[in-house]
Formats: sequence, structure tokens, C-alpha cells
Amino acid sequence: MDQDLDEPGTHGLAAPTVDAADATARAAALVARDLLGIERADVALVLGSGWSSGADRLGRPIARVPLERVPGFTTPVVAGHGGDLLAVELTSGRIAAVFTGRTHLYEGRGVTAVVHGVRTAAALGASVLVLTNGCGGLNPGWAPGTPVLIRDHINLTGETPLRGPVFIDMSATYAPRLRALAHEVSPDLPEGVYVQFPGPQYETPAEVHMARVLGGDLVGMSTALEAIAARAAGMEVLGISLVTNAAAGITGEPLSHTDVIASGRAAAPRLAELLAGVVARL
Ligand code: 8IG
Repeated sequence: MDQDLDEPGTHGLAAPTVDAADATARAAALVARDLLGIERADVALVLGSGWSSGADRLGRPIARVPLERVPGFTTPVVAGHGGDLLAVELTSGRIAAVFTGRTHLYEGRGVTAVVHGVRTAAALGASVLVLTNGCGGLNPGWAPGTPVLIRDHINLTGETPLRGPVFIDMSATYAPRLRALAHEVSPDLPEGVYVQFPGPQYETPAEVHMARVLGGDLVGMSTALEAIAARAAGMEVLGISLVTNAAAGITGEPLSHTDVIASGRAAAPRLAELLAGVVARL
């Protein structure tokens, strides 16, 4: 394939084709295997805002490397977003690759950079991907610190990581099997529809109202594009959001990144337990 598609954020340079991006991800996986001292990974986790301490309880840590040492990754720009790749041996003996940071669309590196971790996880051999994030909640009953299982998403970024006639089925993007496992661990975990906005600004109250009218329950700036890339790579996806704040206009309070980080910290032990429980059942 020799397409010449421009991507926003790539400053007029041609975006890599999906084939080229997959080759970059395979190269990244080879380097990651060497640095981590693992043969392959069975599952992968992306830990978003508020979730990074979730890595501690997953199992036996094998190794940790800064993501910027793996080809195709750069240092994350947001305070409170980590940026390491860990290998963890789960109690089941399976190996997890854990990303404690992600590239967001608003960084302007293009959608290929956004899903590079997902494609690297697939190239490592992971067949299950657990995506976590911090987000705004539309349900006033969801206090900051409430985890919510993602049932489905609405991609409002106007972007896709796919190029060409890649007509993948998105009718069960967030695997019912994995959602059932999460409910075994936490029977009253609420479910919701995640709406990905491009960011970096938070929504206006009118945009939050629009998301609600469209059927959304959660608003954020990640996850949907990664889930698309994961489905295209044949991975099963589980998505869990942490509501770190009421979405704009829901309570009348202004949104602050400091509050977002604080409610993530406060929820950390509960999230770590939830993640460990889910991953142990995979
Ligand atoms: I943390 O309220 C977090 N991330 N779009 N809206 C959007 N992203 C978020 C929000 C929010 N909170």
C-alpha cells in the first residue's frame, strides 16, 4: 500500500500507512521484549489518569522501562500521566504488559502515535487489552472516584487509526465476556457509553448536553481510538473509566486538573483491587 494521506498534527508529512505503522509496532515489540526480558505478553493494560498505582497489585513485577526507550514512544506531556512499560507475571503465570501512560490525540502527534501502544501490545502477542482512563461523568449519582465499565463508545474525534477498506465489526467492541468477568469481581459496577472528544479543552456544558442526548454517560479524551485499533488487531477489549469529575455543567462547579488528579489518588486502592481481580480471571 502506498497511500499519501495527510494527518492533522503531522505538519504536512504523509502519515504512515497502517502496514508501516504495524512494522514500527513490531520493531517496538522486539525492543520491548529485550528490555523487559520477556518472550511475549498475553495481556496488555493501559493505565490512564488515576490508574497508575493499579500496576502494583497485579502480580510479580518482572521489569520496568521508560516508554521513551521503546521505538515510536515519546515522553508524555501531562502531569499525573506516567510513562513506563512494565512486565508483570500474573498469578495465573501469564505475562502482562502494562503501559502507565498513553499518547493523546491533543498532543498533535497524529492518530498513529495515539494507537502505537496498542499495536505494540498486539505485536507482543497480547490477545486481551484492558483500557483504563479518567473521565467526566454525566450521571450526577457517580461521585468522583466511581469506576464505570465501558459498554460502548461514541467516537467524536473525527479520526480513525485505520486507513483503506478496513471494515471491522464494531458491534461488540467491549467484549461481553470480559464485562461479565468484571461484574464477577464487582457486581454493582455501573456501565456506560464513553464519548471520546478530541480535547485538550474540557467540554462546554452544551457539548456535555449533546453527549447525553447522543446516549453518552462518560466524556473523555482517549480510549475509543485505541479500542478501534485493538479490534482491528483482533484483540478482545475491556474498558474501565474512573469518573474523576462531574462533566461540565452537571454540578455547576468548574473543572480543575488538580481535582482530577486528587480524586484519582483517593480512588487508587479500590481501582487496584478491581484491576487485580479482573486480570486474575483473564
Ligand atoms: I480526568 O470532564 C477527565 N478527562 N473530555 N472531559 C473530558 N476528558 C476528561 C474529563 C472531562 N475529565
